[in-house]
Amino acid sequence: ETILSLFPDIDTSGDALEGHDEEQIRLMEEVCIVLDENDMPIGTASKKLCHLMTNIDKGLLHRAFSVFLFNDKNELLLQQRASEKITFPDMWTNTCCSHPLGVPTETGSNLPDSIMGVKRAAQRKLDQELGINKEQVPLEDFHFLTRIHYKAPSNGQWGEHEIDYILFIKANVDVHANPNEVQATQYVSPDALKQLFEDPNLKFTPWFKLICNSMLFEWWQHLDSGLEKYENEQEIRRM
Ligand code: DMA
Ligand code: MN
Repeated sequence: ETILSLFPDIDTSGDALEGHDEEQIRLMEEVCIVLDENDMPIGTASKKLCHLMTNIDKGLLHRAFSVFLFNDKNELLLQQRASEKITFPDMWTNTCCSHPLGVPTETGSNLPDSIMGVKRAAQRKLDQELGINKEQVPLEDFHFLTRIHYKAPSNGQWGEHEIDYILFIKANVDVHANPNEVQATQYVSPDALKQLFEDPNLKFTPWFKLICNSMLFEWWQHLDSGLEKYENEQEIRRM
């Protein structure tokens, strides 16, 4: 694997997954796209290797996406992550997040191609996590806004270090949540979301908080008019 020549002392911690859910352990074998700081693919590595904090501390960075899905009342669909999730279990977050896979249809080394890749990955994961049929979320209805480069520890040995593609979509969908991924869902208005942040019993993922504290509410205001001016940002936002 090429990643071993770039990161010769990469940590493959045999015991890191012990005690976790079998299906989530299996998903740690997915192949993620390893990036340089400019979002250029430089190799691939397993989801497990990409999320070990020891590797992140050596600079290992991968590609991800975050979907924000709104219904026709402009309410945002939130999910609460399942307890089975190995990273950030039980936290509330945006509609759906994951990683494009290191396969030709989901990769891409220039912005138009990588955007198409993450849209395909988004369609795949909206189905796998939330049971949303792909006909209800056509590729051409996703809007790419910008990319966010951030790092965040989770629990124990795990964390995130990603360039995250932000995708908006307006669609009325039928949700059939996969309980291995998602334990609850809820549609919120901007005010209802701000209310949730006041509840000390709820925990939110670090990337969702970053996006909420920076651009989310401004983008949300422009859902029905003027969103174009926020779309297709070329610059990577470092957070
Ligand atoms: C990873 O999300 C992507 C971001 C933007 C944090 P995730 O942990 O939900 O990925 P997966 O659903 O593939 O486990
Ligand atoms: Mn990740």
